[in-house]
Amino acid sequence: MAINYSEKIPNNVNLTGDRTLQRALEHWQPKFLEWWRTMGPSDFAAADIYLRTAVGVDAAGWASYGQVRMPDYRWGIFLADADPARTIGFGDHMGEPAWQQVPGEYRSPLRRLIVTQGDTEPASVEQQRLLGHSCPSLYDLRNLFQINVEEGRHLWAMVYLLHAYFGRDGREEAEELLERHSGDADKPRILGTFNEPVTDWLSFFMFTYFTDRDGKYQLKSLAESAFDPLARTTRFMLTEEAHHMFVGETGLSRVIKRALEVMTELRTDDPAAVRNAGAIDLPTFQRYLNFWFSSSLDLFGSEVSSNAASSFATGLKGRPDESQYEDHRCVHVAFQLAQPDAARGIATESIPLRNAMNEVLRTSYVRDCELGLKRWNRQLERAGTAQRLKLPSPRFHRAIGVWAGVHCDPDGALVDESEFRRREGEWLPTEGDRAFVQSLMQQVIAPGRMAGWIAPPERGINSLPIEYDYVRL
Ligand code: BYC
Repeated sequence: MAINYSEKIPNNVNLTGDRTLQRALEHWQPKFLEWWRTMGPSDFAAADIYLRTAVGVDAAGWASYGQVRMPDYRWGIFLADADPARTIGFGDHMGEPAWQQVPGEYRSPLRRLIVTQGDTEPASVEQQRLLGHSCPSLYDLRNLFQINVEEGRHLWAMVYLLHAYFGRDGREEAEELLERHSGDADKPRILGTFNEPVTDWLSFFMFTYFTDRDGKYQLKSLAESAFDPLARTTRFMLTEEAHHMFVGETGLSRVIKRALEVMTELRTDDPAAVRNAGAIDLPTFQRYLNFWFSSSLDLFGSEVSSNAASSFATGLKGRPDESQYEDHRCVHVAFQLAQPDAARGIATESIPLRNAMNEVLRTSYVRDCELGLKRWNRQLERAGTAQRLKLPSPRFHRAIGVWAGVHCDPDGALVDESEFRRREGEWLPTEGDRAFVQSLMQQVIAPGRMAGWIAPPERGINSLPIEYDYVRL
């Protein structure tokens, strides 16, 4: 269905047909714009940016490009087309028609899921607020802003659900989504990673590789939801999410490429020499990777979770690509979970599969993360260096779940706290690493030019050259 852009709030949900909802959303809209002005990208409101905007939710319509000023971006409500015959694909209600309204008994946990999802979207924009001032190129600056406006739209997607299906408490939750802020001591964002500062572009690329990929897995599991409006809106969000992960993967690959160029030029693997030449050495890269990967693993919640079990049983949240599994009910099925054990160090325990759904998602996420690592390691191999990058064990540096507070090295072996503290600087970014990375973050805005710590991308956006002035300041 085409998106109606003639309305104040562009949408494909026939908003004019529901005056009460339209008024409620029009009441929220100025608050959103005020939030964008004060908490969104700092200082670039007057720039013309080469952005894509969705004009339809089908393959042809979702990416229309043009020069846009961010405050004029048409944030709106776009749901993937409905399938009137859709039935619930898993859990206790499997085979029943998908819900078009919220069942009263599941109202509260469903609202909690939507609020948690919604909370991450503005959080990420807040985290990235100052990055424009240190962009490595106009190409990267444009990508940052593309991601920011789309995260803004993803917030709209969740706010629409809250307003349309949850009445007064939904409207209150929608207001609170603009009142919590990333890193705020009194009113922080709900999930840990979204309170971590993203003040340098290495962290930004790690975030878009690892944290946006959690977004992919969570959205894919919500796209299976029995609550059809949630399934349809997350399905459309996923089309936009792919570019965010592309920015992360190619950004990190360009950082590695530049490090390798310097290493070849200087004929050395020495991290200090790489740093002296103004590139990011691979051990520092690995420590940033360890940090963002472990933090993003926490976003899947605890390995053993009654919330996850009931979300699956009730049909609120499935597994990504649920249809690829044979058993969609998962009753009386056991899952073997390795966890810390006071007497034996690490012991494997059998738990009901439904309670292990967070771990099921996390495991497929880890496999997806590995793909980038394989590509980057091929890059290292081709360059003739013996250094390799590695995902740390999912036991390493966890703050949520059975491994929270347990000291493990990046290979997953238990270590005592004093050893962890002694070696922490080998495994996680140090103050010195952060100061060094920050020192490289100098704004480069001449079209086609790149900062010295990152290689140019292989191609520009939408077949335009890399030298195109993607942002007109
Ligand atoms: N930090 O049984 P538990 C994205 C809380 S990213 C802090 O372990 P459950 C994006 C949990 O909330 C995708 N708290 O876990 C990416 C619960 O608290 P309440 C976002 C945490 O409930 C980049 C308690 O611990 N979407 O889209 O099974 C840019 C016990 O929970 C954390 C979603 O997350 C944490 N890391 O699962 C922009 C999907 N982990 O409720 C956007 C919706 C857990 O008792 N959310 N807790 O107060 C969910 O599906 C679930 O809420 C979770 C947690 C998977 C997050």
